[in-house]
Amino acid sequence: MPVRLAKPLFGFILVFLCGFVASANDGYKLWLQYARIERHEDAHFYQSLLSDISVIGHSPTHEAIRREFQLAAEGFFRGSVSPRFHADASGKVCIGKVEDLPDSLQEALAAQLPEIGDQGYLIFSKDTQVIVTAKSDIGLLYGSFALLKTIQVRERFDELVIVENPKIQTRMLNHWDNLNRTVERGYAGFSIWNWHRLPHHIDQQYIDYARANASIGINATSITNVNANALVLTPIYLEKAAAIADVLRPYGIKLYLTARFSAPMELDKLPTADPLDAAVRAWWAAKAKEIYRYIPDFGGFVVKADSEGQPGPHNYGRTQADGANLLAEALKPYGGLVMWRAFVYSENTPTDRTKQAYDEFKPLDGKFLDNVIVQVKNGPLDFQPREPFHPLFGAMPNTPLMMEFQITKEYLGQDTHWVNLASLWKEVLQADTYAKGLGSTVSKVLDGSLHDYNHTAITGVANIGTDRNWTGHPMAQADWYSYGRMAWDPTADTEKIAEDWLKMTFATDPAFVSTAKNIMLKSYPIVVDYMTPLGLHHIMARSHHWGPGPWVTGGRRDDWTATYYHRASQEGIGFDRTASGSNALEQYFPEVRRQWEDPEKISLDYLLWFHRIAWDKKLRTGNTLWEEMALRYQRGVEGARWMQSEWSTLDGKVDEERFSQVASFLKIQVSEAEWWRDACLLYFQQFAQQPLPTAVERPKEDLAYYMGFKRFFVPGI
Ligand code: BDP
Repeated sequence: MPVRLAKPLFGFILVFLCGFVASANDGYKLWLQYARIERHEDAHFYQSLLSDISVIGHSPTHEAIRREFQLAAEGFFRGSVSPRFHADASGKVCIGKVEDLPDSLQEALAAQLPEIGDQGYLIFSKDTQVIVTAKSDIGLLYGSFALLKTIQVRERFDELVIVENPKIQTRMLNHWDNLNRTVERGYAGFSIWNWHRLPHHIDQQYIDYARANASIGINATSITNVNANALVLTPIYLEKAAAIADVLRPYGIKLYLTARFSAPMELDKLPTADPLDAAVRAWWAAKAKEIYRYIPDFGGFVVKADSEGQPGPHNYGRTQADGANLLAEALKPYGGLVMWRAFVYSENTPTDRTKQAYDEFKPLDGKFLDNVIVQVKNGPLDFQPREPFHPLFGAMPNTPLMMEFQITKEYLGQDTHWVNLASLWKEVLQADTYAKGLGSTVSKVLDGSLHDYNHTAITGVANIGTDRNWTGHPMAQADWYSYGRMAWDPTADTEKIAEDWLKMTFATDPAFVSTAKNIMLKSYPIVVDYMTPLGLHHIMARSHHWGPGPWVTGGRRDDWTATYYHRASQEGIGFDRTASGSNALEQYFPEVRRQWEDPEKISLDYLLWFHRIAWDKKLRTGNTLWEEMALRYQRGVEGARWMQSEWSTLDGKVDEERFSQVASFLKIQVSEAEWWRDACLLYFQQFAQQPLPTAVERPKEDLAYYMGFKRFFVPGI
């Protein structure tokens, strides 16, 4: 007999302040704060619910579910409630796979059960019981986290019927972590993978990492840098990687490693790494067999080849498909995947860098084995503050493509600027490729529905490190969280995501949530304005990419300079990518081309990405190009100041520790926004040869100062 709850307890909208406002909070618990529920009659409802839980079945995942509810109850009620777990279906919360539910419940849920997919779940409140069910253990864990989220954000509990299935099968993180624990483009300390202490010491952080990821549906992780070290494929490291895989397994997360293409030569002195060489193929086959002995459910390889000095099939005159298929063939017997990156470009190729990936991969469509997914960055260049979507999306109907986003903010102020990346990702995911006419959005390419892909996947370059709060900036936790939510459902509402995250991470107080959410949602265009307005790109400082560097020129590679991209002269500024220039535009479908080829019609957000424009050209805003650029830089600075003043109104509404960290980072953000504006405008003014509009503040220093400004030991390289 299920224990009955008093009916009226269902159905409240619960809004109240949590008790942790004043206490210190270092942010370690991320969005799984399970903050105290108090001073409200509905606390009784939650108490009674969480004191009586059925978890039916036994597996490491079921154990993880029990532990999570235990933790949640401890947080919500500070020890006053300790859940009683049952093995039968009698608990007020009843968690069990469909096959483990009693017949009566299966019958009651008959209408919903067919909707549950392999990784999905159903949450259903029936009479006084809340049922979480799924077809798989992992679906059960996802459903459990979803139920806990419902409590954390105080959503309604009456007539709860939630059926959720992920739209993308593999939802992944890519760590750019080196074996020596430095993190390429990492700004939150060192790598969390402590190779030296592995395999024997399992840090609590690994478990909390798995919990956090599972709570947002991430089910894959590649733990080593794409600029790969072959050593990770040797037994010493495989044993360590296996220990990490063991921690992640109950949370449904598969482990991947990066494969260095020249590994057969580096590790076993083969004379070549040619993908068509029989000995090389045998080497990879044996290596795959060895890896699966350590990690029976190994996910597969992520590969960066023929790019930025990494070895690859080009070294042997072979194609990217030859390279990818070599590894795919080795992994195939075990069900492993190859995520082969399309970030392939060379300083020796004379064409516009943004065209090279398409030129290389498009002709290979359909030539990859069926366990290869081609991993494409969101834009054709490199994680710039704003880029048009990558032209490969929509262009490879016969090869599954996956998205690579960057969660770490290499080009977006690194760890001290507050930029809500969900806004950037939303723009890309909603972009229409027109591959099959109107509505052929990038998200439909990724979820496989446009081209009927056999695999679907998405990845994000992690922003996680050993900093106590994991991500450096407390607000950068939101990017990790949002990424997971958008990987699960690329059409998810970013405003709702922001709201959920704020409530789970900070406080449910509506005044706090609405102000903080407003800052989050406005932050992205503000940062674009003070860094790279009007489609400018790659004008950051050399190498570490922190701060402005529009003057960066010369050196080893032209395609790593700023002048290659902005081409400023007295005649104008911008990269002509129309038919009169590099014609990168030809890589897009005609409808997209039409939107962008006419400088009078193109969104001003992409103007200088595709067009070269004279300084005194009048834009549709009524300003000349020069005025518009200057005003946008100014607007960005004002936006950053606005973020700062809005945040200051929240003093006392969240814990002091995180409040002051955000406030002090906002000071950095405002001063760096001014730096960006002043440095870029002084530099471009040399070519524009016009005064600053009156609304734009005078620069604090002269151009020589900014150009001579050096910082040492910028993190992340
Ligand atoms: C660039 C980074 C570099 C990465 C490269 C990549 O500057 O550190 O190795 O992308 O994605 O953004 O391979």
